[in-house]
Amino acid sequence: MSEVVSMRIEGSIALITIANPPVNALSQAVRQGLWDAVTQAETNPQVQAMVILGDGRAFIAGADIKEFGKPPQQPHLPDLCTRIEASIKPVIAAMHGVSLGGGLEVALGCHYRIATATAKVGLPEVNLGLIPGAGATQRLPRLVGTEAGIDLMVSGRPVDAAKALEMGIVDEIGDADPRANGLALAHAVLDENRGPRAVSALPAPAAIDWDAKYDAVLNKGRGQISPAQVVRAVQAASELPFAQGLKREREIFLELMQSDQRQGMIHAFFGERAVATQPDLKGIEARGFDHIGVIGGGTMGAGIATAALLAGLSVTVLEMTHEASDAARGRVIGNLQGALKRGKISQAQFTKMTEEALTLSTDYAALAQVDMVIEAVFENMDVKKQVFAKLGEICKAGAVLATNTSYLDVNEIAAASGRAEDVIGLHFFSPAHVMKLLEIVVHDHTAKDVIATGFALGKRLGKVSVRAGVCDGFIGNRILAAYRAVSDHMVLDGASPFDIDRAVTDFGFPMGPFAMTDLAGLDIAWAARKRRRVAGLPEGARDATYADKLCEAGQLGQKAGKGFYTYEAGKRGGTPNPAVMDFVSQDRAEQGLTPRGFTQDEIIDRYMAAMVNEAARIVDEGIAQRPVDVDMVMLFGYGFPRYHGGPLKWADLQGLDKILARIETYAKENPQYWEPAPLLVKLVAEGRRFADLNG
Ligand code: 3H9
Repeated sequence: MSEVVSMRIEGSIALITIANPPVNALSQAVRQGLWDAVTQAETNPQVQAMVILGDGRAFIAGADIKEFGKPPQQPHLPDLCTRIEASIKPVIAAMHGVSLGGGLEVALGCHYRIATATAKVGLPEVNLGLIPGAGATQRLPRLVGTEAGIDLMVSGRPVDAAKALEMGIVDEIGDADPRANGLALAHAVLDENRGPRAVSALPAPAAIDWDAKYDAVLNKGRGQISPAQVVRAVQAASELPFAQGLKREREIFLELMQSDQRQGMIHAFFGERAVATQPDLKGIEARGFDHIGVIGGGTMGAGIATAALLAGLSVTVLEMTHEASDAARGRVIGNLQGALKRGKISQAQFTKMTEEALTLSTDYAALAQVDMVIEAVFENMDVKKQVFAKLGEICKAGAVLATNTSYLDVNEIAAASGRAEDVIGLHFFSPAHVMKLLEIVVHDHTAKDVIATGFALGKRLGKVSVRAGVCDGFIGNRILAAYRAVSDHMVLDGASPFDIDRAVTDFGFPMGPFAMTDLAGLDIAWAARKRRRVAGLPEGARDATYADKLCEAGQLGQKAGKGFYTYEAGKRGGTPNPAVMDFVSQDRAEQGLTPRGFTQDEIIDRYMAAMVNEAARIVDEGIAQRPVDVDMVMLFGYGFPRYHGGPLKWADLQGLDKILARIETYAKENPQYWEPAPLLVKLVAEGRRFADLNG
């Protein structure tokens, strides 16, 4: 037998065990091993039934994603599932941990399925830009019905064992370990003479209005293709004989395998995990952090406190007055009530978090014994320096002192503490208990174990943590500033903010830059513009004043009911505010500009070129460690569509020469803004891609 699949015969039952750590992915060796084991068991006269099970923490987590993009090797997974199903002796899947994707498909190829109570099953292929490609689109709807089958595959979300039993995906929930569960079911099947039972032999799933379902799923996917293709594959299950349906599924699967969306999604899958890899922290232990102090209980501070409480930490929130402290408590409790309502925590956990783990104080002395402090006060250097000077005095030795600043110089803040090595930037995104991104900002003197502590905290809070260096805006906000600037340029030159928002949402973002500004409040960017003007704009920089005029008119965005869009109570989203184009026309006239038309493609070309150019500088300067780090920041903090993989993955897929050529063309109009990033020029000259720098 093979190294990754073993067979042991116990009485009349063959126990076939997969041992391919960490999650029993179906590599070529596993597929071959299973094929050989089933064949041997079938021909062995002693064996009357087989049980397939997984060693370690899962049954099978799916096809081996590392093999994707390489030429497929035999035996192919759909053939293996068909082979198992064709066995003349009953085959039982004994599932535990996760059975995902191809893992569930192997189980659906088996004749009977039993799961432990804690098992989870699902078909997450759409999250990789694919559809299930080893029979699930044909077998699952035969078991659970058309709509339920489509829903499971389109959502990509796993269900627990109880739900799987209710849906009919598994036959039984066993209360023992997978081996004992499998053996018990195998004996029952033999005793009752039930024999093999193929899912493919069940009647074809019922027809629905396929085109309507396809359109609905496509619309919901914001440009993502694979979920809609699930509908077409299930349509084949309904309309074609099983073998032909299987063939159709394979065709769609292989087509999607060739798509850029599949590449983008798989880049995101591995990228999400890769950003945690920090070679210089190998062997460095994080400092402990059971008790966290949060300074400032506004939206951000309350969000951070909520995230920490949800992760089981003790939290002390410091506010300046009793009223502010009460308001902060209200915000944290409100957030936790939301978690309770959605079933994320139990009533007992809620009570423990709010009554035991959370304390509020107006006295700095309350932070003397905490392990880590995260400051989330007003974004002003003088205020932050005062806070850190105070923390330097009162916090215990070894406490980590973190600032949540989103663009200020962390070196300067650190110096004010008198113990710079303990200081780090932890840049959360609002709402901090929901958004997945955490930028870990490392300054010149941050101690290594403090960086390791930042990553450990990120992991504990369930965040995607990305390391960043110190500069104005770090990774994300610096890129945001670049594409906000190019949006202003396009508006001055003739595009409307609404054209730009539409182009950007059609590209796949949940929101365009102007709708986003409405959400954040126009006053934030207004203050930044004023500061920049006082400091003096760089030579040749373009300035736009139309948004100032909106602010002067009190139209500050969603909170004012009006900004770029007009909002009506009770309605989602807004409609374009007619005043905007008047202000834009005034601004153009004052600058002597004659507007011209912009196509959606041109808008996206410029928007993305600005993003890629700035991102290339950020990598070149070492602010981001690798291109993939930039990609994950944009994916998890800024709504960049996952199926494009991130701006630099997208750039690789487009071809860097094409993007550089565009930038060079734009530079003829505005050489200051559009100066090509040296790294981009270098990569094009060397015929390389950003991916080559990911290591
Ligand atoms: C499919 O099945 C297609 C078929 O329909 C048709 C085929 C013809 N392959 O996430 P973790 C690695 S598509 C290879 O940190 P967790 C992962 O990279 C597949 N490697 O742990 C990591 O490696 P490293 C459908 C995989 O406990 C390590 O395992 N299946 C695979 O938080 C630990 O992972 C999926 O989409 C894989 N399939 O979560 C499932 N899965 O240590 C994708 C994991 O070197 N996987 N690795 O960084 C998951 O959702 C989670 O990894 C899982 C474990 C829930 C399994």
